[in-house]
Amino acid sequence: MLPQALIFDVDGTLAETERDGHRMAFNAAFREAGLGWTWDEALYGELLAVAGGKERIRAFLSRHQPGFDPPGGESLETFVARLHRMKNAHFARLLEQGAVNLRPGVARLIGEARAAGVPLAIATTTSPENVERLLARTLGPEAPGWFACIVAGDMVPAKKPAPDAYLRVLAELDADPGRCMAFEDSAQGLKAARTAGLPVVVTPSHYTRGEDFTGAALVVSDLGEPARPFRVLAGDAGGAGWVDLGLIRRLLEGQARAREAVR
Ligand code: XBP
Ligand code: MG
Repeated sequence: MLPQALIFDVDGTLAETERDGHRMAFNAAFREAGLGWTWDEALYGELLAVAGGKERIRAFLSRHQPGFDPPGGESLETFVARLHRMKNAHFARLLEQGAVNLRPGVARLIGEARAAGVPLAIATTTSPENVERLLARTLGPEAPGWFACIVAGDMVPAKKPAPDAYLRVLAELDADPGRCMAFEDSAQGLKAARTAGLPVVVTPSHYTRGEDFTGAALVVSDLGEPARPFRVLAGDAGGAGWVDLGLIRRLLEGQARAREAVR
């Protein structure tokens, strides 16, 4: 039986966007705005616990710049929104420059799902513009249209680890969560998808390695390619070396059996 849908997180899962794009873009925006702030790798790793770029800037201000007042009497909300727009313009430029590439196996699995008629969807904390630009730049200009639904952070009341983005995708697709597979790179994303009732394949990314992925159906280094198999980090891949529709079907069947066993 084919899965009802494959639902992908974006940042860290489709590509190493945090490492190769967002952090640099935040720093470029701070320079452009004449602010003397730099988010180094360690600080960014800490700030990533706050989902959402605008929320992350606010968390940084309250934790690391407590006395900060926006310039020219601007409200904090307007200032943060303006800085975040600047950051996204830098992120778009980095994408155009080809600084961000898809992780192994992503394009292959998306292609296999399309060929088999399995619906694709996105549940992300970033903005629709960032998603569309990333998909278009890495998979081709038509790629955003391959996704039956793209639910982004500001479209739902609460960002991950809340399940809202996944619940909205499931409602839009009228899909049974137990028959879909979600793809995530972080413990926060895993929690969001599990709370929505979805089985999850986790491919840890640069900033999320070492997080606790208890509850994942499978944790692998990446989605793998025939010429470059994944490493299994937790769970049973049944000897497979890459995530394809056959492995997803076996994982979904295993999860369904596990649910039956506890009934
Ligand atoms: C991603 C995020 C986002 C990105 C930046 O989380 O938290 O905030 O870091 O994007 P996830 P924006 O992978 O769980 O969706 O600046 O557009 O928010
Ligand atoms: Mg992510």
